[in-house]
Amino acid sequence: MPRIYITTPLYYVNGDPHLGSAYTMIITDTLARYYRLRGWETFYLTGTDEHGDKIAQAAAEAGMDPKAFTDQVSQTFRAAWDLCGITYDHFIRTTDPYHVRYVQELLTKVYEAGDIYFDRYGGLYCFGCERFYTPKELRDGRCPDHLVEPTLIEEENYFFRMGKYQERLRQHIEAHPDFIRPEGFRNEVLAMLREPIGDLCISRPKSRLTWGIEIPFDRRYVTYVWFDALINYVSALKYKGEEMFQKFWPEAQHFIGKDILKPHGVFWPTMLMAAGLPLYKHLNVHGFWTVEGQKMSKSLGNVISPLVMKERIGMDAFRYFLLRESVFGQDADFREESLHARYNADLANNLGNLVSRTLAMQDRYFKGVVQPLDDPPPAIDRQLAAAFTQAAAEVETQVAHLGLSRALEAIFRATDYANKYITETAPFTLAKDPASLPRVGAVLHNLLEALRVAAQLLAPFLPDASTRIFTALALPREQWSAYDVPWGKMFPPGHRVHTAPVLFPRLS
Ligand code: ME8
Repeated sequence: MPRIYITTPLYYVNGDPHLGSAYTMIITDTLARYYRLRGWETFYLTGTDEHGDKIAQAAAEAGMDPKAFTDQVSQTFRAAWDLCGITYDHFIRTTDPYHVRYVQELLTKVYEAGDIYFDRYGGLYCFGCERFYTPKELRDGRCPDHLVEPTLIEEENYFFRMGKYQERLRQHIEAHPDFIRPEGFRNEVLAMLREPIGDLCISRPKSRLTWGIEIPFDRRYVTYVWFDALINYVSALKYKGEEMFQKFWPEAQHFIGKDILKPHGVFWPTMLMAAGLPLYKHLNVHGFWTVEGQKMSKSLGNVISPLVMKERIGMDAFRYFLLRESVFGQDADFREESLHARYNADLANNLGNLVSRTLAMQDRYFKGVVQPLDDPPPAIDRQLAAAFTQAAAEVETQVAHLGLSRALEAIFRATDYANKYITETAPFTLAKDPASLPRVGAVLHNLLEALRVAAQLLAPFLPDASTRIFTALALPREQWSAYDVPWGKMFPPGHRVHTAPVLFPRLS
């Protein structure tokens, strides 16, 4: 049985879920649903990143003890993803005792193997990023992310011999062109590897920071938050058992935003090499969302909350917009105007209308009872079936390359074709003549098949709408993922469908 292990970044608990984290969740949830429905063995991991300066500071600002603070915010994340219908299999917190133990085990192993050493170091440190910068990485002497001048810090710390693995990593990326995808990000990592990457400072003295995982061989230090957090991808599987690790680790696909390319593209694979573990299969890097052309920020007051969107337009419509409006790997812009336009054109008019017109006619002319198809089917009926077969094939090819927007486009092209089929076959005109009723019945049967295939293809993308279509079609759950049932064979004679639900009420 094919397998896939899907991971998201572990979100920092110093904020709330927003459009950005929701986007990563919606992409990964869509893929997890897609592969599960196609019978793949799937493990889907998410969680929260809870150690380090930033979190300690946020807890202090909230006047709370860091543990109580992280308990609270981590729960906010988990509850939000549950309300959004995200079907993660496991939720990891970096404060979970099994994770802490595993990080310490791994540190000990790498230390004993000689790849961690103690040294005195002076460098430019950005507290926002929680890392040292080389002067070259700065922009006008400032951290390119936080736009503040880094602080000169001199102290003794532990270092990971990252540089030792630089060449091996470069060779791996050269030999596996889709290790990091899309290609632009692979090239970015290769560019990073053209300069010496140096070693990585992986400890923080407790005199400066206590909120972290203690270094097991020197209790005066805690672990650098990135060295701790990245290990979650393995510790979660190990927690589920060695068998789960053996099964799923070779199929690991990480999904991240482009902001954290370096830790995932450089730190993590070299850490895995030092730990003697195989590398992940793919690092899938998506672009960033802006809102009406601007960076999302609390101070601008333009932060989009997934739960507010759910309330306003429904989770499916929010999913649709994010997946349809962005190309994986490229940046995208969230605009009210495009949200409105896409919702009305694609969801309300195209899909919504197809469902309501078909089921309304089935009810009016046949009290919901499905009629026989024409035998042999006329060309126009065969073309409709072909449009959906083609959509199904396109979805498969596109999803394999993370072309989720294109996959949706293919499905909506088919439903649009079905609306045109209604116009061309004109069942409402035909129905005026009792002699034409058998043809009307056949046309509607074809349309019900169109709805069935559309619901099957849409299930991972728009799970609620898909469920509502299946329910209206009165199809039992075991048929929902019966993809290979041929056109015309889903509805047994005498099958009765229900009246139409309003899937997507038009936005005014
Ligand atoms: O970086 N557009 O956590 P984080 C698209 N804890 N995606 C966005 C986004 C935007 N505007 N803003 C955020 C961390 N994201 C670390 C990760 S992993 C072991 C540790 C998404 O809370 C995107 O997935 O800052 C990005 O990579 C992630 O949130 C960063 O989340």
